[in-house]
Amino acid sequence: MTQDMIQQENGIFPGVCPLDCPDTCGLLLHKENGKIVKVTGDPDHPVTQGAICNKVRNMAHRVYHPERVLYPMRRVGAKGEGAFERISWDEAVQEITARYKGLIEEHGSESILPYSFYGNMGILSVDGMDRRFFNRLGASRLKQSICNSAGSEGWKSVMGFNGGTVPEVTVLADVIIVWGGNIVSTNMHQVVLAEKARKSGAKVIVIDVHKNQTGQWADWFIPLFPGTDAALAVGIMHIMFRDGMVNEEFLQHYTLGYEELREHVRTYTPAYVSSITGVSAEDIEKLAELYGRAQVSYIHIGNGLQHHDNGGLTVRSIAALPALTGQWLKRGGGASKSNGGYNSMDSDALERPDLRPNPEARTINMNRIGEALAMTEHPIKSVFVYCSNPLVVAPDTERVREGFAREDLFTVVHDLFMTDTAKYADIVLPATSSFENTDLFSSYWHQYIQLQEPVIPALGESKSNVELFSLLGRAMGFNEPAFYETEEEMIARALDYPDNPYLNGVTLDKLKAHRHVKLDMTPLETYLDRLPTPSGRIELYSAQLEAAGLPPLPTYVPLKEGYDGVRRGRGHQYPLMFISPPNHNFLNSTFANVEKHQKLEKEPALQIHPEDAAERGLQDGDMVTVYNDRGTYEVRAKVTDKMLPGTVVSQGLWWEGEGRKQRANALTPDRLSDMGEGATFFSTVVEVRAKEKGI
Ligand SMILES: Nc1nc2c(c(=O)[nH]1)N[C@H]1C(S)=C(S)[C@@H](COP(=O)(O)OP(=O)(O)OC[C@H]3O[C@@H](n4cnc5c(=O)[nH]c(N)nc54)[C@H](O)[C@@H]3O)O[C@H]1N2
Ligand SMILES: Nc1nc2c(c(=O)[nH]1)N[C@H]1C(S)=C(S)[C@@H](COP(=O)(O)OP(=O)(O)OC[C@H]3O[C@@H](n4cnc5c(=O)[nH]c(N)nc54)[C@H](O)[C@@H]3O)O[C@H]1N2
Ligand code: SF4
Ligand SMILES: [Mo]
Repeated sequence: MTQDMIQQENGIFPGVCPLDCPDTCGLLLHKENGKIVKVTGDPDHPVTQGAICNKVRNMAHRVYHPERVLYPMRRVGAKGEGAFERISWDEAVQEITARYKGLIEEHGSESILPYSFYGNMGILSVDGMDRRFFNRLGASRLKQSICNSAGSEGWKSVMGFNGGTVPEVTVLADVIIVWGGNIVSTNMHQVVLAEKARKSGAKVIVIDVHKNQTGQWADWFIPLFPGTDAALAVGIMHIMFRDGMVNEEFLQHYTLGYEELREHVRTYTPAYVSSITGVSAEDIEKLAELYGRAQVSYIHIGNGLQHHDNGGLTVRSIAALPALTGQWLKRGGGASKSNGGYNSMDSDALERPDLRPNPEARTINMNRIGEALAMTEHPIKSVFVYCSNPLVVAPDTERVREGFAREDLFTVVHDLFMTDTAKYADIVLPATSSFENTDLFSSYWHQYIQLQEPVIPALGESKSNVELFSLLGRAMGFNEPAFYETEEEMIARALDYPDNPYLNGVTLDKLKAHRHVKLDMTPLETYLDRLPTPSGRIELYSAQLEAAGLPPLPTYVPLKEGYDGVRRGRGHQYPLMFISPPNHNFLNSTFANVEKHQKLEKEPALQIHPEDAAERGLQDGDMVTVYNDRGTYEVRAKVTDKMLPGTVVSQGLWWEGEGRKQRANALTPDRLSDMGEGATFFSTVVEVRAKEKGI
């Protein structure tokens, strides 16, 4: 089949969306004269059913974009300037391996750091041959906690593993709460399912800090102050216990600590919770009533609300809610944060930690890359960036930029484009798009595993991550068979994993024959009897958290930088909370360089409340400078009452503009969250002034 698809000039071929998006849509790639001319949804995909987003409908444009990097390059100008000369692959490999050997000799292998995330969700690309290479090299490890670690740990502290309500059954819910997620933009097929539920009478409630695209679609939108969701969740529990909405039998049988919880929530009265969250006591009562008395309720926990200092405890507090009414026993009831736990594969066979000569090697947190690059003791001397664009996506970008500007840092970037980060590289290597190679895909939302086989040949001299890291491994003299394995051999290993019963029966042959292969979901029937928490129960009380110095029960802990500062208020140096979530037409910073997508988003903008704008003499459409001690961000003001006064919002991760400081992360902190060492992008305060008046 593989060679077939590449060789056929015309036809429609199966594909998978490789982007870091929960939907992991099945695609159809339409070829004419050897090129992909159109991308549509695969109507046979059981969950995504032929619908795809506008971003990926335009994917062919990105694949054949004139600015795609097509051959290896060496920097000739200053770091950041973007001046490069073409070199051959031989020269590139020679230079990288010579530099690595020198660095290992002089500074040790941990002076080399890989920096990667999920720019391509292909398992072989980002959790496969790359890991083998850096493990065998003995490089520093990277803690990949930029996305969902706080929430993931928060969820696991209640339920034990990353698995919740599966998508298809959510059509049965009669109350759906979308909490801190912008699913119209970020999980469109959950919207389709919620619409179905709505047709049968379900109410959709959205809880967010601004009336985003999803808030506008909801039946009821509840705005609140950033970082206060845990107080709201515990406030709902207060009312549910007070008014006898809880299912005592379920609590007794399946949970740990419900009596302690009952006592603990007494102080979270509607008046108190209202004073924290900005939600009226009346609305808190109404919300608790709707949620607590629903027959079947489902909570979609988004990623946005956990990008805070208290992100772990926030998700923990919300994740505890469904247990109170025993929703876990109802079809369609419950909650989900990430469902990635259902499809875990044999990561040791893929990543080969056993190849590592230094099992005790240090770990660098990716959220603190700026600080890490400034370390003078055991300094990082080389960074290898792939599937990520840290100069745009990592917090506190100015420090990140300073790090990458270091003259003595040897930087390699493998990407499809000359990103802001690539401009700081010594060597830039061309990456294939996912339609040019074989890879394996799973979703962190639905339960179908998919295979991508190459549909077009690699463009220019580009290489996939698997090819690149096996090439570099062999050039380093690593002779282990691991560096010679084919993609298919790697896939077979990944899937051969009896430790995960859900993976039972998913094989390479089946994937080749059927395109989408469903996990074996029979273990879900006994899910509650086998929860992998320390007690085997839903842990409303967690002794493990207590031992770690965290509150053992669902609890609101104020942000370190944020709302409390705002409330103390006027006169505070930085009185506004700054929220910078993703936008509709980019995928993190991917597509931010593609004109079609830029045009749809127009330009970076700051949503500011009329009261806050008036106080600063700002009009709708003014260019403003948003600033704090970390940096500045220059955007156009959009005056709107979509959030409560005191919060400003800017959607989208833009690359640096011509003469315009337009990276939101110039303002965000690299502090780590309460759990999971996660990112705290949204726990930040700023001030805004008209640009002209600026210093
Ligand atoms: N179109 C598009 N789709 C995407 C992405 C993209 O960039 N663009 N990115 C992908 C990735 S990597 C991820 S992780 C997901 C993220 O997608 P989501 O899970 O939807 O999360 P975010 O969009 O980060 O944030 C969602 C909402 O959280 C809100 N928020 C911020 N702070 C708080 C708070 O304290 N409380 C509450 N209740 N809400 C708060 C934000 O205002 C935002 O509207 O989307 C994926 N899909
Ligand atoms: N302020 C703020 N910052 C945020 C967020 C936020 O909401 N607000 N969201 C955070 C979140 S949730 C996430 S997940 C991160 C995402 O951060 P990143 O994972 O860095 O995401 P992208 O910006 O999409 O960058 C991915 C890069 O991978 C490249 N790429 C794609 N396919 C391949 C491939 O096969 N091989 C190689 N070598 N490269 C490839 C793409 O061209 C692109 O440049 O950003 C975080 N940053
Ligand atoms: S970005 Fe998400 S919604 Fe769009 S095609 Fe990819 S998986 Fe589907
Ligand atoms: Mo993410």
